Amino acid sequence: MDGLNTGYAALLLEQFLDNPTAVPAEWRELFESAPPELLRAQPGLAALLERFGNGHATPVGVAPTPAPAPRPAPAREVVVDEELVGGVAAAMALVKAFRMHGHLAAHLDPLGSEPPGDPALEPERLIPKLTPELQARIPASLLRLHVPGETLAEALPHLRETYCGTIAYEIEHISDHEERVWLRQAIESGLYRRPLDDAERIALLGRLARVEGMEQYLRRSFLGQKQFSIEGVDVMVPMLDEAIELASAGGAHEVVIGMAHRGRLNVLAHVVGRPYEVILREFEGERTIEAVVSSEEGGTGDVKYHLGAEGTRKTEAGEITVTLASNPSHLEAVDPVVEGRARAEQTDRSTRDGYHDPTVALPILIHGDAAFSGQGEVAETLNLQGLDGYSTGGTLHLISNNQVGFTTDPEDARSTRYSSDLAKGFDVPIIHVNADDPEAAVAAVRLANAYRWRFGHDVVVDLVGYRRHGHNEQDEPAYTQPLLAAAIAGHATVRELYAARLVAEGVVPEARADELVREVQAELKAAHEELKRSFGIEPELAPVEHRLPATSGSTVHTAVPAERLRDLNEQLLRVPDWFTPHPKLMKQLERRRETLNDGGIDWGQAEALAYASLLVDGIPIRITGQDTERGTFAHRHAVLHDVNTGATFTPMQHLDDAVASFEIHNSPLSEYACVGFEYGYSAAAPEALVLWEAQFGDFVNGAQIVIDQFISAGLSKWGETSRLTLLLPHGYEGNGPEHSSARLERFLQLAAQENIRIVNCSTSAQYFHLLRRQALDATARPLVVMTPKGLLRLKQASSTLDDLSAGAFRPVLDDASADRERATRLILCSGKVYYDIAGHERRGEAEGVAVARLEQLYPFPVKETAELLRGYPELRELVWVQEEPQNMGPFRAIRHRLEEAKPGAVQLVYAGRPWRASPSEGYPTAHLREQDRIVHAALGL
Ligand SMILES: Cc1ncc(C[n+]2csc(CCOP(=O)(O)OP(=O)(O)O)c2C)c(N)n1
Repeated sequence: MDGLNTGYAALLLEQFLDNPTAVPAEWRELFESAPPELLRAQPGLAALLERFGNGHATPVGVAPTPAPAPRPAPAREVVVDEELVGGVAAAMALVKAFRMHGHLAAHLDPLGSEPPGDPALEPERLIPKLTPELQARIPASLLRLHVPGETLAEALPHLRETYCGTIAYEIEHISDHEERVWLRQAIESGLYRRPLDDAERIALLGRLARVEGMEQYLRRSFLGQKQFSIEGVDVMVPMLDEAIELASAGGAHEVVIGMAHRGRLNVLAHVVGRPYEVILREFEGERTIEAVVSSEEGGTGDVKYHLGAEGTRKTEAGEITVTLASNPSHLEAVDPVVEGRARAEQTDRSTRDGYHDPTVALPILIHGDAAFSGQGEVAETLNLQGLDGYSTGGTLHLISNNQVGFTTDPEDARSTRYSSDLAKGFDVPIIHVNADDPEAAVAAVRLANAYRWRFGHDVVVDLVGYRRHGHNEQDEPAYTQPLLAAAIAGHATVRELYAARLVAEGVVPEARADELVREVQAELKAAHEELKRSFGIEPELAPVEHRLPATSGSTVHTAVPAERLRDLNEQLLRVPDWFTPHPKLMKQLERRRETLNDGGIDWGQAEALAYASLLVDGIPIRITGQDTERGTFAHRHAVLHDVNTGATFTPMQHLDDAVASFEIHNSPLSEYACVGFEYGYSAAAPEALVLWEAQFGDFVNGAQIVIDQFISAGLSKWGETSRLTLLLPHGYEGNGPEHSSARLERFLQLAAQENIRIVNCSTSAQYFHLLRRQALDATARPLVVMTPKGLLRLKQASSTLDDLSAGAFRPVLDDASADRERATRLILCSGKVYYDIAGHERRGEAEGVAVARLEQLYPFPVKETAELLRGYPELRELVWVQEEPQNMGPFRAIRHRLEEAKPGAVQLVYAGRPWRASPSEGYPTAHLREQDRIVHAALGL
């Protein structure tokens, strides 16, 4: 054993265990001849070498050593070349360094800034020094490399070119061994960097000419108008071309893209296929009133670089739909929306649980470098990728990295080296690529695509380019980034660089390369002139009526025959033989049998019956939220858990006659991304009832951007709406300022032109009819429901089977027990406070007082409220009562409606919390006192 280096043998053994063919044949023979248990431990290795090693053949690649002098048997000695053994260890470290840190020496910046490099990448600085001579003696096969070369010396240039060229990789942080090995092999084998043939290269040049030509034409023709030029990351368009082509080849029928302003017009034209004429018309629209394109819905429209579009593209594998999601200025807000859209496309809602096939659609998110690292939404969205209820089989993220955010340099914008670093925490591989190497950029997409198909995870391509002009066309970049601006001004465009390369390589004649640019300019000019000619002859557009169509809620039949409800109720209580539910819970649920006869159908049961009845009507349902399977207040229990095995069973997915899917998922602890996701899903699945439930309504403001920009304004801006239903627990029960209010006032402030529906209903039957109406109404609109907490099980708020099998949702509930002829004071309130008033111990003392409920707050039920008031001829006071402070809750939003509805002589009185900075008291006793004061004031006691 003395002369034999056990460390070297151990290294070979490790390789052998990983891949038997990776070690020289002699060693393989040796290892294969040993009992397996010996191979697994160091002492075993020593024993093995003891038994077989002495005198064993010298490993391949080790320089022959002089024959050892004869020694007395049995011990014989193998002399090992220490320098070589050390060299192999250093070489392994070097390979590891290239894989881990090669990106630090890569040439990623088109503007030529020097990469920082890393000492671990320099063979001469390793110990022992990997001199050229030593490199030549180290067999590449020992290093588990996939680049060409027999020795390290031969492999090293390839290694450098692979990891430190114009593409660089960060993959070693990935925790899954199989993924790492696959990626290393894919990267080093160069499989995805196969050289393009001449025709492909000319086509690529043609695309770049088109991208550049369009930007230049728009800038010249519409001086100073914002176009958020793509120039500097032009290659994004051919990259998207490639991604779409590959998605189609993989069987996808849709690609859903989300992106911000930068390069969007170019993507619209060249990737989605919006005709030049339409884009030019929008530019003209900014200065020519006749050209203004009015929204069909009568909305107020949006700037041209926010509009979504859908196109059909021809690919080798057939046609594919390309959708660019509409989005607001709020950077990254569209990310989860795109994910939701893609998920909806990937889901077969004719199956009971919504069969999910991620091959059907590919989501692509294009991010700015400043936004990717700055906006928390990115992290929330990345966190969705591996979750059952949210996965889309992997998203292709493309960072359009122009190395500046508006006027802010990266040093001021992030604490990490790369914009993409956040993604590392999500086990996502990152491919950096220099935007001036179009072939490398396309290869990056190929690798990203292959990885997605193989592993179904997200992947990031960080496209490092620059921004040729200011943030927009009105900005002067030299005021804030003078050096950068000067460097860019002297830098040829990617089209020029690529054309020069192809001309130099004889792929395309110079004249043809120039012609490509002229062709696109001519095409744009012709489209523009044609458009201008049309202005004179087009009839003038009628003035736009800025009113969206009314909701049609009243026409929907929401009652369900009693027998059917009984049947569904029974089916919801069924569990299979193999399943043992929690006995206490089952007992509780089984009470749902008695309520059908005796009354007491609570919120949970009414909701379950609404869903079940919709499923058999063919309406798919998706409901998500934090702890939604059980329900925050333990009122739902839609998913049961086997007490012995932990297995789950969802009765709603096992209804006999259901012809649509029921998807239910506990969500991650996010509001912004989760509401965005459901908005996207619901917009792409208009036939489905999609619900998102807040843990407490108070937390919904974490998703305020989605509410303001998509849910409320989407219809007016983009003609986009949905049936998305927000269930927001709301009500003052003494649980403090963050467990009381779903900020009803915010929704009321956002409500106009019948864009959304807002309801605060007070009985389980009302909730039942409301849910059914929301699903069945021909006019889709988002619905915001203030849902109860205490009322979930309150006897007075429960309903009977008759309530569900007859009637409909009523926007106003009158006081059934009122003495109409004598009532002089009408209390009008909404939601839970009704029970505080109606059930108050001194209610009986308040003579001549009636208590009615406003169940739908928006659209305001004008007719029904007028009817209500007409029913009280002696009225002197109309008291609006709310639990919320006066600056919150409904009062400020509906006051004018109440003023309009009441006769002039009737006085409008407010009873509620006074103006407050915080929604509620922090102490239960303070709450009780205030609640009591409000009720007394309301009753006039
Ligand atoms: C949430 C949000 N905050 C601020 C802005 C204002 N804004 C518009 S573009 C921009 C810079 C974006 O930089 P980057 O993400 O690198 O994209 P680029 O414009 O450079 O392509 C900012 C701050 C915004 N649109 N959205």
